[in-house]
Amino acid sequence: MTGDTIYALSSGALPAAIAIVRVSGPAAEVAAERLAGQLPEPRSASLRRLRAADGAIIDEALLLRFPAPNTATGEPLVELHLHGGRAVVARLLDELSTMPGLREAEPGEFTRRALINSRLDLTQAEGLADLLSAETEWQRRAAIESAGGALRRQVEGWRDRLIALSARAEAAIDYVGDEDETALDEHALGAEAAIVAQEMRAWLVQPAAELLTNGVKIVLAGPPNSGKSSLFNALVGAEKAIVTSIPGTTRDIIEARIDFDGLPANLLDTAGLRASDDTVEQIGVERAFDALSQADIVLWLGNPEDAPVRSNVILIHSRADERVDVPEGSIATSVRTSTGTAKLRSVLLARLRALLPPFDQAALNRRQRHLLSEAADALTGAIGRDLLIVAESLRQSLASVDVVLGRNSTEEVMDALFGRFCLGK
Ligand SMILES: Nc1nc2c(ncn2[C@@H]2O[C@H](COP(=O)(O)OP(=O)(O)OP(=O)(O)O)[C@@H](O)[C@H]2O)c(=O)[nH]1
Ligand SMILES: [Mg+2]
Repeated sequence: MTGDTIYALSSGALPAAIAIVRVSGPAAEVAAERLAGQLPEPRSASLRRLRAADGAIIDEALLLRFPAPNTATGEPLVELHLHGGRAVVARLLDELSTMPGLREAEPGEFTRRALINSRLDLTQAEGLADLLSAETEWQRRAAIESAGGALRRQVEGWRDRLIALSARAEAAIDYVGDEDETALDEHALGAEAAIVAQEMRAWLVQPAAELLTNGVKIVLAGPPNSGKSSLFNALVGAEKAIVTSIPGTTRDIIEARIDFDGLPANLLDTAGLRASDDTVEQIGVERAFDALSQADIVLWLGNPEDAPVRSNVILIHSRADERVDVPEGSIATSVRTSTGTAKLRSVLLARLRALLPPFDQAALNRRQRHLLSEAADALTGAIGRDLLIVAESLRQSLASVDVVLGRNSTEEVMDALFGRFCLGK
């Protein structure tokens, strides 16, 4: 257990109806006793008058205490449910700061302690961070899978098998038997390691978690005046981008997050593509090409024959109220008559569904993918090699898997993750 006892406001912005302050660490219960006198039974809420050291009343609050180790942090934990006024909370935090061994928590520090005390693993902590930042229904459902340990169970399953294989490899090395038997071991171990590697690779080719956290990138592109900004505004449902009849109106990339039936997307409006002598417009066109190269989906509003040659292009015949001949394979839209926007939405929805990781399956983020591909590579390298190499490959693979789970992870990884949390989590 860490020496310091930490405290922070764990509920949202003040003022609010109630504010929850959490205190975690060895001195949590002593601190609560100083404030409230005799403490209630564990896990049962009780109303208490909180007093400062000089006897002055701070507030009337609900007090809950959770004895270690079955708490959110794995340490003794106290929750104070106060009236959510700024001055009330400030006064209480001030009082806590004067108590010996207590200090204000850093962002994510409660969760960090949960990790140190094995209340959760790193994949769950990452899921928790995603859950707190989830804005759409799919993000929430995927995050709750990870936070609940779906990925942890999968990775721990691989870890257990690698440990068993490792043990067999070490035993076979120690036992200098006849050559045929050793060859048999090598073959069997290599084959089983290959199965684990294959399963890992099957996960590695699944859609990345970043698509969920950042949203699928949908880029509107085409020549000037084709109606990109108008369609952008129609899809966003707000007059966000400037629309005029002057070709070359849009210069900067304009970005909006949209929630398509719970599916997260980022819609980007771009400058019309054309050669121009205007320096500002040239920069805008460069940015448009940049955005195009990073798009998960392109909505192309130009002539079909000029469309970028990519599989992710949806052809749009815009301003359809003015232009009658709809090319085959294009979706006709008009913001004036609202034609085609419903159709476009349903086509986009289907594309998003196909691109995004299924919400009932935990998806891998960049960190996890990198480590698991290292783990799989190590195993693949073991196939058909002699026992010493097989044993070493298994060790390497295990080391990578351990880092996925947050066993032996570096301070750097931890800082990067817990920096994402808000204070009090
Ligand atoms: N009739 C009709 N006019 C449209 C439609 N969509 C856009 N317009 C008009 O077309 C002109 C250009 O529209 P924008 O949305 O600014 O076109 P853009 O592609 O963003 O143009 P740039 O930013 O210059 O590249 C404006 O005058 C719009 O009112 C449409 O569906 N029907
Ligand atoms: Mg525009």
